[in-house]
Amino acid sequence: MNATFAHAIPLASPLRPVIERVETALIDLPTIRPHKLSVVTMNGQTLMLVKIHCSDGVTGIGEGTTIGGLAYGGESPESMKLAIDTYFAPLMAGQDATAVRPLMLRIGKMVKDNRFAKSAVETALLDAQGKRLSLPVSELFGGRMRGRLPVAWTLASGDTAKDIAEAEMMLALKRHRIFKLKIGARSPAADVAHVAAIKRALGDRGAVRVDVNMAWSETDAAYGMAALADAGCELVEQPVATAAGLARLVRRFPVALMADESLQGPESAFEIARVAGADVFAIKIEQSGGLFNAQRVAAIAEAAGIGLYGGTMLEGVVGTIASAQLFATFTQLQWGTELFGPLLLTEEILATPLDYSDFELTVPAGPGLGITLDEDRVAFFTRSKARKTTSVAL
Ligand code: MUC
Ligand code: MG
Repeated sequence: MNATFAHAIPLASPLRPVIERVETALIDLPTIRPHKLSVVTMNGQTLMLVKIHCSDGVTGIGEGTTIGGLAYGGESPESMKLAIDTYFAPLMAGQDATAVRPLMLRIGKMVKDNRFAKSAVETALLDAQGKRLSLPVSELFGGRMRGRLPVAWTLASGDTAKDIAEAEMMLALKRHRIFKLKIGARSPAADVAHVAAIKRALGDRGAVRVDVNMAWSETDAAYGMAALADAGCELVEQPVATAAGLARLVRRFPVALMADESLQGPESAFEIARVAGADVFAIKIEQSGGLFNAQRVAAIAEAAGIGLYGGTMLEGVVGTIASAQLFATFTQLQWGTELFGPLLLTEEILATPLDYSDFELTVPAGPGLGITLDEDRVAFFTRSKARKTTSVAL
C-alpha cells in the first residue's frame, strides 16, 4: 500500500460545504435574583451568541458567557464578540465546515488564548456538523453514557434564611437536591455558620457543597475545610487560588476538594493530576477552551483517578446544552453537574424549553445541540448599543 491513504478523504473537496458567514450578537438577560459570588454580584447575564452559516444551508449556534464581565477571568462577552468578528471570522471564511478539528487547529495557530471565544465557535461548528449528519453532538464524541444529568443548584442570595427557603422550594419542585453555596465574601467563621445552618435545615434531604472562588488564604482554608467537614459539607471547590495551594490541602480533611479556576485546559489538568492536587475536576467547556479540550481534561482526570463534575460558567441555553452533550459521553460523572444556568435567567429564548425534572436535565436527542432558538425573543434581547455593566463589585 502506498501513501495515498492520507488523501482518501480530501479536506478541500469542492463537494464539502464551506463557511459563508459568521455572525455574533450580545444578548442581555436579567437573573431571577442577585447572584452573589466572592468576586462579584450578578444581576444579569450576557450571552455572546455566534451563528456560523454554511454553504449547504446549515447554520450552527454557539455561546460564550463569563461571570460578571471581566470579574472572573480575562475574557468578557464583548471581547469574545470582538475577537470573533475581527480575527476568527476571516480565518474561517471559505473553509471546509465539516473539518471541525482541523479548523479549530487553524484558529489555534493564529489566535492565542481566547478559550471562551474558541469554545463558542467550536460549539457552533459541532452544532452545524451534527445537524448535517442528523446526529446529536454527543454522537460526534462517541455516544452517550446517559441521557439525563443530575443538576445541582447554587444558593447565592447572600442571606441564610432566603437560601434555606430557596432550597426547600427546589426540593419541593423536585428540581435540585444538591446545593452549592457560594462563600468567601464574609469571614470564614461566618461562612461556616451559614453553611452549617443550611445543612442542619436540609439534613439528608439535600447534599451541601461550597465554592469559595479562591477567596481564602491557606490558613483560612485549613480552618474552614475542617469546620465545613464537621458541618456535613461534602465538597469544597477552589478554596485557594493556586494549584500548589490546592495540592497542599487535598486529603488533609474529610471533605472532597475540587479544582475549578485552576483548571484552564488540558495542560493545567495534567499538572494538577501530576501532583495529585484535587479529588474532583469541575470540567467546563469554556474554561477548557472548547469541547475537544474538555474531553481531554476528562481523560486526564480518569487516568489519574480524579472524579468528574460537569461545571458551568452560568451559560444560557446554548452553552448549557453544549456542555450537557459532552458530559453525557463521560464514562464517569461521579459528582453530577451544575448545568442550571438557564434557570437563573428570567427569560426563555428557546422555541421549546429544556426539560428539568426529577432533579435532572434531559439531554436533547435531536440533531446537533438539539435545540431551536426563538428568534423573535433573541432579537428582542439583543443589545443594540454599548451598555453599562449589570454586575456589581463587592
Ligand atoms: C463557579 O465558580 O463555579 C458555577 C455555579 C455558580 O453559581 O457560579 C459558577 C461559577
Ligand atoms: Mg467554581
